[in-house]
Amino acid sequence: GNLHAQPVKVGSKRFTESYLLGEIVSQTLSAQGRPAEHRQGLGNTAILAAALREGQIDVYPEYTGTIVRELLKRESPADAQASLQQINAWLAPLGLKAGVPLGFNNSYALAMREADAVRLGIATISDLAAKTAKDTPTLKMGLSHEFIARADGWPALQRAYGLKLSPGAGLDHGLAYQALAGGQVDLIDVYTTDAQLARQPVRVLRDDRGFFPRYDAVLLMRATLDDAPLQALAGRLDEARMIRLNAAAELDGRPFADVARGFLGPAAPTA
Ligand code: PBE
Repeated sequence: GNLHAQPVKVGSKRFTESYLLGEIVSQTLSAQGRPAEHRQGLGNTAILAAALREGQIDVYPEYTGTIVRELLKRESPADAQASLQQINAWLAPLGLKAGVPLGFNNSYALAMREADAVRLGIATISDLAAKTAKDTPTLKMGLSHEFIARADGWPALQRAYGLKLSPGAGLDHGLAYQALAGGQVDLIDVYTTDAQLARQPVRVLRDDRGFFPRYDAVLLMRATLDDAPLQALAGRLDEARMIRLNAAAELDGRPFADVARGFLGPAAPTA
């Protein structure tokens, strides 16, 4: 049995949803009699992927588009539609696998204050490219550090749409909405399951050229990890439900472990 097994080491990135999913994974393992520990908020995608490859963690919540573009560096548009089976064929030589699709997509998007979007007539990223080339209202960008640097982030987006804007210094995603509301910045990158999106009049610009891949939430793990105890999580979350969990943690200030326990229900352990 697993009595003497090492605890499974679960990682998470440094944003609300990742902390929550890391808790959900570690509590699920514990409830199935598989001891687990959650190493919370280790860093950005590159750090989590390295920790996984080196065995500092065994599993963490990740997104299909992030795996394809940022970890595997596959840039073709067709690869953005890759099935989990195809993704796993690419991951196998790295000793990794992806599984347990949770049931929701959490994409990057660009967003601005609704009032600015109305005034400038901007609904799509193409509109943004056209307006900022022609009328040149200086929109100040507040992009997150990771988005500025990522393969599926700013440089490629800028090229895809011919955007003339400069990315600025970069900020922590956790501070972006406050900076937007306060007028320190005019344009931010968002995650489409951010609870903050519903809290202030913000317009998410339509990705009319289909630049962003799908970012379906999955668990990325070492190929040797037995994921049977985690299969019960497959399909358990949709976008609306994930947004509500994010809101409970981020807007209501409830501890991640409590929100995860509430989601998993009475079968989950209380310790
Ligand atoms: N996401 C969307 C990114 C950040 C924004 C959740 C897919 C990621 O963590 O890879």
